[in-house]
Amino acid sequence: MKLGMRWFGRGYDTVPLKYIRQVPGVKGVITTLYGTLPGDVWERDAIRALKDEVEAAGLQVLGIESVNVHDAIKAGLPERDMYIERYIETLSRLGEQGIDLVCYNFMPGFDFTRSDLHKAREDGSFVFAYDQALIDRISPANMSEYMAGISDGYVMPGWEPERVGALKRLFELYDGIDHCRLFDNLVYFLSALMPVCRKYGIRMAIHPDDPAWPVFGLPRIAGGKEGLLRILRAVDDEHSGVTLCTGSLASNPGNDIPDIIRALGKRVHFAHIRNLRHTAPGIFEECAHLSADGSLDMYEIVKAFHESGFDGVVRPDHGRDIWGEKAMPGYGLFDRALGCVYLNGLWEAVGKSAVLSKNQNNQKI
Ligand SMILES: [Mn+2]
Repeated sequence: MKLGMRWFGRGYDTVPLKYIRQVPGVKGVITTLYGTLPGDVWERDAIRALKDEVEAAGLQVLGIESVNVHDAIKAGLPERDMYIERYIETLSRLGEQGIDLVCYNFMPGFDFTRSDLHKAREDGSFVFAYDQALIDRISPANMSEYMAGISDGYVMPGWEPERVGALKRLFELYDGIDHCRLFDNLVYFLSALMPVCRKYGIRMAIHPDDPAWPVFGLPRIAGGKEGLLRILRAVDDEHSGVTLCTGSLASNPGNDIPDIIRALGKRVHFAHIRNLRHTAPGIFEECAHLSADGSLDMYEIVKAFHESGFDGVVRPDHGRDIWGEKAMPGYGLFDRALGCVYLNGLWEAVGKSAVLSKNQNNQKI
């Protein structure tokens, strides 16, 4: 695996690249041009400056998270072709710079949703939490104000004010769009992207829905094994793959994460590995990466990645807010660095155990 950390760019991220460089095993960052909006064509100079800055710090740009998809594409509006052309242009400019991994999501309107970004835990740390009953009491039109109110003045990825300022219009946009239409729109979009992806070797990696069920009545299509496999089969090209986000998928306790990893196999292009704690149906909170701290068996998850021959980019995901760090909720340095260290340990142990058992089997023969 190639271990990286998410970095939002100078002026947006509280964590300097030089600190990320010091986290054991970290080779690079997964980053974006945070100031761009869905539908923008990324400037060549800005991409080059971002890459130069990362490389000057001794790191690589391991991938982009995200090149956001304009809602006209998701909703299948007449102007989608223009926005797809722009997306293709951005991909070709990334490809020219040797950037070959792009994470995106196809959730209508809303990105990841939480009811609390600062839930106090018994150990004195703070975590993201989700309670469906609480979300049900919030009017969707007020959701952007709600997220802004709980994010300490930081702009959360996916919740940029320019992007969600027009939520009322957004609901009109998706009126009459069911999951079948949304799926068709995704296939139309991905099919159009494949030639440029083949040209530059760019792997597109769809991020699962988070939480892994419809929110505010909007359709969602990437919440579990069947949905993801259907997406991969519909555009059966190795350049179309998945971001295997353990935490997002596991928000639905019915999702068996190691089984999903094995089922998707080589089409997993990127991994977000973190744990979470189920509290009750529709209620969960995030936690430390450690298996014992949450509901997921992280050893089994890493083992499934290893056995599938996964050699792509991995990053830890949301961390707890610990040790008084002042940072964007979920994206401080401290707990994500602990997550990296833990993932390194699991990966080394799983790899060496596999060699050991292979040797033992050979001796028996
Ligand atoms: Mn994720």
